[in-house]
Amino acid sequence: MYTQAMSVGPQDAAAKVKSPEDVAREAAFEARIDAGDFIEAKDWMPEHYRKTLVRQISQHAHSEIVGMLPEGNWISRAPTLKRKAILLAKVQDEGGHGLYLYSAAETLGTSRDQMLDALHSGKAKYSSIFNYPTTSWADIGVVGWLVDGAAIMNQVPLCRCSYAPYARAMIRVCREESFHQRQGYESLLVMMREGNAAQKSMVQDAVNRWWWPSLMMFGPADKDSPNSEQSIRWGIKRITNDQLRQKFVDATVPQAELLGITLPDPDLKWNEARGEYDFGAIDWAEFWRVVGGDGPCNRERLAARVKAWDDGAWVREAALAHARKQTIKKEQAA
Ligand code: BYC
Repeated sequence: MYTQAMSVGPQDAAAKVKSPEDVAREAAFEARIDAGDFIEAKDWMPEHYRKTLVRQISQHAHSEIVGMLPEGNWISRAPTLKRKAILLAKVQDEGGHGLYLYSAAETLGTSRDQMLDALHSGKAKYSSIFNYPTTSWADIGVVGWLVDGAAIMNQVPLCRCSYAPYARAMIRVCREESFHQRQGYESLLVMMREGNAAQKSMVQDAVNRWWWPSLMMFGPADKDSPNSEQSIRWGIKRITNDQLRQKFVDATVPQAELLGITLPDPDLKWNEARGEYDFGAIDWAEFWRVVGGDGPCNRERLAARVKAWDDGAWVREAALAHARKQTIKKEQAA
């Protein structure tokens, strides 16, 4: 059936022309952003601002949930009870971060089911880093040190994101990420200071595999980042991908020296004139391959999430049935 609402053409073109009210609203919104105001869920916002936030926050939430998988893989094989308890707490925290972030994204009018559908159908992105395998116990320490370290570097500025519900979620997430980074680094220090030669070389091997993918977490170079300019202008992102990557390298090199490991980059050296480290070229072809779905573990990660969702169907149905029963009881009592 062809209805008025489905028609395309001049009507749609007309719909795209902004009304004087919209122009005024947009100007008022931009003025609030320029003044450093925070935007709340019920405030008016341009459609593109809303879409950008839903994209970024939902990708972030998916990353937290998929990020539980590579580490969850080692819970049953942690070397001591203490390490197992720490790892369990960390993986649970990641689950919690995912939930705060889905809630923040829902305030923008997109349902959790829509976001999860996008993840399960392979349409939504999540961080490239979680498509790499964790093949030894040292990987768990290195993920804490480098991956959570990169995450904090990226996420601390997000505590000042112009969209207040996201900023508020990030404050709590960052506190927990800081514990995650420290536990990873501490476990590596123990291996490097008290471990045998095989354990030390296990740490070096893990660093060799995770260093470059950790640098890729910050996203494409600024010149190739289609979203950065607008997101910076709107205060969604406060610092660019390249600036954050540089800050991460500068903070991490001294930590690597203290550990006594070598970072796998022959071009890494202190640049006196610029007051920061120079580092080698990132393999962007690898980055885009992994983002495009063809990394070492993309299929495995997605299959694990889809299976968990399908296996949990009965729990969701039971919870709904219980909620319905409670509502009926309340209605009958009223
Ligand atoms: N992986 O224009 P750009 C964690 C995509 S979780 C995959 O620069 P934007 C943790 C990007 O989405 C870590 N895709 O984009 C959890 C865009 O594609 P679309 C996750 C990437 O949004 C458990 C395209 O490339 N952190 O910390 O301005 C355990 C062009 O990029 C990646 C967050 O999500 C990537 N690495 O900037 C431990 C933080 N990079 O969407 C740790 C919040 C880029 O246009 N997100 N892409 O199709 C952000 O800060 C920004 O979204 C990004 C990208 C800096 C990641």
